[in-house]
Amino acid sequence: MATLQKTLAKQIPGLRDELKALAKKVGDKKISDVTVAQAYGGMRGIKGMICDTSVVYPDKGLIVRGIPIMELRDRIPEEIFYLLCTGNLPTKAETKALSDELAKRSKVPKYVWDVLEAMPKDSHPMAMLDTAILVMQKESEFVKEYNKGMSKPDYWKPTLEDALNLLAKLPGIAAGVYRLRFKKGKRIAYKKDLDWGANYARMLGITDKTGVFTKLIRLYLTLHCDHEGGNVSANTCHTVGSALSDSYYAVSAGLNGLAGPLHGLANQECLAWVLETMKIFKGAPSKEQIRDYAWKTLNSGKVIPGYGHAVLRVTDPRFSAFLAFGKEYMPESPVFKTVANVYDVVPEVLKEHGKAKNPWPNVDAGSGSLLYHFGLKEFPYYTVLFSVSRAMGMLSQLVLNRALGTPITRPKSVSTEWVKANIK
Ligand code: HAX
Repeated sequence: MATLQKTLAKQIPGLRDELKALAKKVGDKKISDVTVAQAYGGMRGIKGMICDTSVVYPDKGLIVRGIPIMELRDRIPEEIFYLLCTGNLPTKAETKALSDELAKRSKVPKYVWDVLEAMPKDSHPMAMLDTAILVMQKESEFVKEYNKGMSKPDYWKPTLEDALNLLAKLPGIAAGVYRLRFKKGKRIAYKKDLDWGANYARMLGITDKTGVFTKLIRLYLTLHCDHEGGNVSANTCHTVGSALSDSYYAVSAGLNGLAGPLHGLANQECLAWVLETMKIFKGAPSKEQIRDYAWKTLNSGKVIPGYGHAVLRVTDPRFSAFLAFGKEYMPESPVFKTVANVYDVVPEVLKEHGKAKNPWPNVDAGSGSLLYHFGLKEFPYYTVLFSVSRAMGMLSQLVLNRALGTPITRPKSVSTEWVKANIK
């Protein structure tokens, strides 16, 4: 892609020099100590990797290349991908060039549909999406160039090609998964004069006379784009990619992690939880009823989906952005109202419960209610929407890691016997 390729080609030598100088100057300084509890506890809080696309602060939430996510709410996904890759927002012309480039690469190979159509009819939409990505691995430009003997400083170039090819096809594949899995009829073709997000909204086939659904999908794609490097999907994608596995392998692997209920699948679980309360209480429950149901959930040993976070210690600004959207466009929707009432009640319940370090909602607590309002009610599909967006973060991280020659990931593990013998 001419513009993005050129911008990166200009930046990368400087980034390499900066990294080399930094490693020389402070390479032997410590950035983290590791306790036994952290080693047993999912490596929580250990600073052990670098990610420059975004940072998550416990008290502020997601900052993409220095810009708080709330300030990026009205940007379209192409602008976000450009920002993730280069650190700068694109001009109008650069944005248009990227939209056009994605449109040019958007055709999904027929064999992808053959494979998806052969899958069991009750496959999870995430299994379908990840299979579709994996089956396209044979298209990898990185593999072709690597097999020709490409030199290391050039690795990022075919990685960017793979990133653009994959990103371009994801809305079509994801919308196709929706229409196939939930029997919505024929697939809808990519329209070359629309942007990437608008295309996704259109290809899902949801009626959108007012354009608000398209606005929601663009917002959804922008808000979920990236969440620094240590979360399950980013970290998995990074680790797989660090073995020089190509972007199809790496992104598919990362998204398999996003498909877990403690990670991206929480948006499906969260709407299911909200709908369950509405079913039990026959309509939008009162705050007292929500409180009772939250306690029932906790007392049965389950988590309240959409609440808590490994890093955040405040309300996730991405949740606030969805809440504001709901208040503007669907304040009377019973499902949305229930989500807003859950927000008034659950943090207090979790504080009283005393286990979760963060009682506040994360990104997954509200997004489903907005999709539901527009008739996108098949909540097992919600993590696919999340995935299309998160692919931008994972792919930009892969491109940068290839550009900087990040080595293969290989932390050291120790055994419980080692801990017993060595830690007094
Ligand atoms: N409901 C009930 N209990 C919770 C809880 C919640 N929402 N959040 C945390 N806890 C519990 C944990 O299960 C843990 O209990 P145990 O000691 O019995 O194991 C305890 O509180 C301490 O956990 P923590 O340190 O606060 O949280 P972690 O960093 O271990 O985990 C999670 C973070 C997001 C996985 C966790 O908060 C959770 O399970 N939340 C619900 C699921 C969810 O919303 N996931 C999506 C997170 C955002 C995301 O990645 N989106 O993709």
